[in-house]
Amino acid sequence: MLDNHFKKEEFKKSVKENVKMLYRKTIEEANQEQIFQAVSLAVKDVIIDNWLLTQKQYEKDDPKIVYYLSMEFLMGRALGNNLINLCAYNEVKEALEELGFDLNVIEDQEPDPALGNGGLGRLAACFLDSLATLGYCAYGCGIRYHYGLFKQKIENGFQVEVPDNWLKDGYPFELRRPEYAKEVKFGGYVKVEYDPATGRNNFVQEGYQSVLAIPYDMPIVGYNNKIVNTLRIWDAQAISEFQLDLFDKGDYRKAVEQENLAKNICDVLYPNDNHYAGKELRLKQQYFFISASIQAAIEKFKKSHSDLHDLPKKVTFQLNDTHPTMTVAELMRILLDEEGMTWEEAWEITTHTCAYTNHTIMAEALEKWPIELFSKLLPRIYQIIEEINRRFIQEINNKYPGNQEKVRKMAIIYDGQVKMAHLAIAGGYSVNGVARLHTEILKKQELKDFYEMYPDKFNNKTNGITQRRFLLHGNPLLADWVTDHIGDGWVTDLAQLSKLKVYADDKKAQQEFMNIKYQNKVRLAKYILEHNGIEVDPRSIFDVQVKRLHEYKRQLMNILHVMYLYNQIKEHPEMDFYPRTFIFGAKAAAGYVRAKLTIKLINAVADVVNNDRSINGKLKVVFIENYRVSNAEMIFAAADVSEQISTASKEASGTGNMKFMLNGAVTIGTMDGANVEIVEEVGQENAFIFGLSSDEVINYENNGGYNPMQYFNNDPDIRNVLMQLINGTYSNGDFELFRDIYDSLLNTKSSDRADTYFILADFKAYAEAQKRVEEAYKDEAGWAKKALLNTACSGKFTSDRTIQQYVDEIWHLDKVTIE
Ligand code: GLS
Repeated sequence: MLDNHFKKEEFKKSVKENVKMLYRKTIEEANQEQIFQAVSLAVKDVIIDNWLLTQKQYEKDDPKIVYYLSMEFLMGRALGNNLINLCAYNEVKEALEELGFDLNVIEDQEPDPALGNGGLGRLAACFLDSLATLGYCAYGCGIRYHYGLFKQKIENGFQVEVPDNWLKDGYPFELRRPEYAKEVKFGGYVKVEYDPATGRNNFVQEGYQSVLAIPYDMPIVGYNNKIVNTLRIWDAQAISEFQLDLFDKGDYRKAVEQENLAKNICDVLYPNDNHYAGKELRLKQQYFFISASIQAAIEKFKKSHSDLHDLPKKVTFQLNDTHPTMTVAELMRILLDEEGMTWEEAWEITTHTCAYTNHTIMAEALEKWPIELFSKLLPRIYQIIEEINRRFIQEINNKYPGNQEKVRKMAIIYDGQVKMAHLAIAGGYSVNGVARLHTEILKKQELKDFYEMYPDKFNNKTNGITQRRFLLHGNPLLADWVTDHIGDGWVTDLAQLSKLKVYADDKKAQQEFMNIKYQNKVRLAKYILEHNGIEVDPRSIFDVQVKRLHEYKRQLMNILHVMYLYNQIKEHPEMDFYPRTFIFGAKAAAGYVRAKLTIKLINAVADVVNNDRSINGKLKVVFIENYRVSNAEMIFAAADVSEQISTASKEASGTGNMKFMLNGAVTIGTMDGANVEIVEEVGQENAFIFGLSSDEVINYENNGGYNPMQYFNNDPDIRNVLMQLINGTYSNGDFELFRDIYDSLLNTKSSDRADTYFILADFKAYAEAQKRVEEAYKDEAGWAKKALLNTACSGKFTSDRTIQQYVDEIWHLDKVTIE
């Protein structure tokens, strides 16, 4: 119905029918939320036809499948994106206008399914979009958290977390599939039974509690190709409720326990990014969705193949970080205990089916589970990991006879802990980093010993983003302009953006490009006025840092620099200064005290600066509440300057950097993560690079750190700014409010190293780079050229390219087209 041959009248009829069926209302009586539901159902109807077609084609072609296993899928809203990928956005917009509705307003009714924290979860979502668009058979496998990442409210400048009950009105783009439910077992003990018939021991888990995993499927619509893949997220249900007959009715206590287990598992997403919390419930979540996903995958494989030895030819399990590493052991368990294979057979299959992506070098993100916890919750899985470890240590000993140091550093179980990254590396055929620099650091530093042992497993896959969401949907003005100039091939082949380079010096093109930027800034200014009550001037430089709040990302350096600028303007009112709006957006993990205090500091500085009439609005600071995928799309479109200022070596890749670039923002940043490759594409002269290199940072770290005090003592500007943290300037005279931040930079009172993230070391270089930004912006034509070239050179950073590299070098999938 939608498709290219979209029939408007039919669609309108279907929306009216849905309103009637769902709400017993006429379209005039329905509210916007109800219209959203009705429209979504009409769209889902079309999608389901294609979903069925896709399934038929897959059955016919029997292509190799990738299962992208991830604790997080940060999908963002589906309605607009589905319409875009069905090529029906404009038609539906018109149809709704004729019914008296505004599609933008309807889209705003949709909750953001926030089943992820940040980059890692959003990357998974971009990958699903690209896989469907490129015609590869892929399943996303994850968890149906009842509460996604918390909603952020700012009260008195502080972050307050509010539960995100995204399912409360029902989510129209999901399909419950109870017929594919799987049982997942926890606890109990393992009974070993000798089987004289086979001469082998059988391992049987007994005395366990189980939970039923119920899949909910969400369609992943490919762009203009009729392909619809599946994101399968698992929900937990008590087994007693589901199948009374299977359950020992007499055991009341067990019934209640199983009931509780089921209730808790899918409650919430842990709100940590780049940080491991080590909670038992998290471990349960991991095994829950992995066991269900792997069972389902094996069952599916067996339906159309007779020999499980062929599994690696037909299936890859891609582990999105270490969170799904349980896959290695669960697959072994199924092959050994349920399929009766020998260890060697099972290991051969497993190690050719699993592949691991590392997303961070932050030490605090490394998952290490205490043995007691692990073995109690997953006794059979633990047994299998013990055996994997025993054999792995043998392998290390064979390769490095007598080298205990190697065993200590590489063992999977050591020091009372199960090290998930080691298991993922030993149990898979591929280990990849997510940007060139990151992969090199893995090879040379973090995973050096593993690289030495298995050099062929290591490879790089630089991240990417989908242009369908972050340009076509998020920035329609620029998308149209690009299409007017080079045609619409870029939608599925982003490299074509390079054709825009010929317009870099074209005055008319420059003006049009900057006029679009201006209109997007007006759109964002309106949002800021509505949400923050702050008036910002769209002619000022929009300087934006939006991402999770983390010390290594150095939002603190940004706001300290704002404080420094403010001091400058106050001291030299006559100084030439181009008006600037500093825009922040960031959620902090609920338990990350210093990150939350940084949010307070940003808001405190905003309060003082925005209300100081003496500076004539030259400086504005805005903290956008509840940064998420839906407002991100608007923010990227409106940015002039993209802040990518992590301590070099710490940001594995970054993907926001790519979204800004695509939308014509110019990067100010360190040589970290994918920034390195961004600069390589766009040229040094079209970015503002500063600060310590990753080698320098790593060097300091390996040699006991550095002394930030020298900067405090020798640089009055830095000293001034730091003193303002503890003299009440931004805290109504309260000397203590920001003392922790002050201490973190200077004081060795705490056990941490002072200024762990080299803020003072980089501060002056950053300020100097910001000065260059200002000078460059004053040159209108020069800036327009830079901005335009950023868009024109961003082709490499499409997730289509990333996925094609995964396919060519790791997954080896077959391309499918719908006949
Ligand atoms: C992350 C990294 O911190 C990002 O640099 C990276 O872009 C992203 C996707 O690869 O993964 N790792 C993580 O734990 N959270 C992330 O966003």
